[in-house]
Amino acid sequence: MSSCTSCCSASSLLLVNPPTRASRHNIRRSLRMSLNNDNTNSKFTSSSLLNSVTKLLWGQSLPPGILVATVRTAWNSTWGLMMSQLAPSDSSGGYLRPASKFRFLGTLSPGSLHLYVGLACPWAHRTLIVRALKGLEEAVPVSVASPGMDGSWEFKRVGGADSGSIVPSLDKANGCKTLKEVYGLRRGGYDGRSTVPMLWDKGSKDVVCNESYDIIQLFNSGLNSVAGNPEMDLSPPQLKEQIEEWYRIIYPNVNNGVYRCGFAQSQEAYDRSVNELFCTLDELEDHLANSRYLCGDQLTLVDICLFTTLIRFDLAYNVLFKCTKKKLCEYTNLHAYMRDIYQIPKVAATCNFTEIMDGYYKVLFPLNPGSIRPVMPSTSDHQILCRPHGRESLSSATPAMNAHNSFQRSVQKVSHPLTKKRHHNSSKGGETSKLALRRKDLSSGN
Ligand SMILES: N[C@@H](CCC(=O)N[C@@H](CS)C(=O)NCC(=O)O)C(=O)O
Repeated sequence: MSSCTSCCSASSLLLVNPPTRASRHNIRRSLRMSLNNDNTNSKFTSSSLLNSVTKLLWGQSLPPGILVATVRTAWNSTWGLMMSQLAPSDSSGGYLRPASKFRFLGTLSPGSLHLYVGLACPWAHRTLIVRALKGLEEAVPVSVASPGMDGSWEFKRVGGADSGSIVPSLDKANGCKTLKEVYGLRRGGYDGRSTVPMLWDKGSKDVVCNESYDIIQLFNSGLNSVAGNPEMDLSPPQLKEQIEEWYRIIYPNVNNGVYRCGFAQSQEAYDRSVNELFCTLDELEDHLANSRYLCGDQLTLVDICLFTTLIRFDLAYNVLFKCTKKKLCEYTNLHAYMRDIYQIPKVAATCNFTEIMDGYYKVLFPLNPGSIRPVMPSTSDHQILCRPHGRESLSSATPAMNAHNSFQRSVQKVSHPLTKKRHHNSSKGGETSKLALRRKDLSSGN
């Protein structure tokens, strides 16, 4: 893509001032020299090439005014083309996320499931957390894809380290090189977007589902016969309605809201999205002052959905998606809530911050053409995320009702490095959650 931008700029320059016969010869010689000089770093090769061309044509570097105007025109039209094809939008430039193609219809064979994820992806991250909490690691093996330079998912790396967290792998179910190949193995083939998360049935060789919300519901209650922790219910009947109600607020304004900010194609669309995002975060900050989790004392699926966006906020969305009004660490309650969930045994191991940063800054080319990855914010450091969150005092549930207590019981056997560091305070009598809280639905379609 970067070479395409360079070509556009070069051709516009040549149209403005066509080269003479002598200079054509020099250009050819210079092109040969440039290409011979450094084939290993195409970005530098193409920029030194452009430099040589402009120096030959004008005898010096281009005046900044002409340079900026030319590149701006070329870049704006290339950016517009790229965004309109890669990030569909409505007539006002607002991002429209394409619907998932494979929704779960309710029949499957628990013995032959395989999960495909990518570690940068917040939607895939949800499925990894619920899989871990429900003890489905053996029943549902996982293959971890890495983002390729064109934004598609590839299986290329094994190993790597990020303080004990999950790392990219090869394709353990089908031995494919790319996720697109895996999708293509299904009967009838497939020509659409090859997204993660994707749940695959090894028996029928077909995609079961590629919608994260369906997958986490299935993991929570549809695979208890093979789950290591079947008694945990992250969507108990008495909370289902509240969970859905929260999700109708969280999804458009926060989960997809950050993408609506980042992929907005007009100032108006960006202003609307960023306003809705931060109004919702403010509301959540108020709500979480008196409620340990969104639905009260019990962790539920909607907390997991919120968590995977919050944990990426200061690392990626604040900078790359222009969610700049505040950093997440400026929200006292939201940050403590995020740390509370991070410290639940097995959750930290699903967070790979290096992969998250690489996945956003190095791969989302239209938003970061230079691919320079900023330094990791210190507030996202593992040690800081392990600091006491002090939210135990908000819990008022009896032990039997509290999902957190069942985590404590179920993870006694698991020896994860973070399990030892976990802050074990259990206090009672905090204020009961205030679900009657004023809740305005800020959703705006997508
Ligand atoms: N609605 C889907 C969204 C999944 C999604 O957009 N995944 C992205 C990664 S964050 C992806 O795989 N994109 C690749 C592509 O669009 O080709 C879900 O919740 O599962």
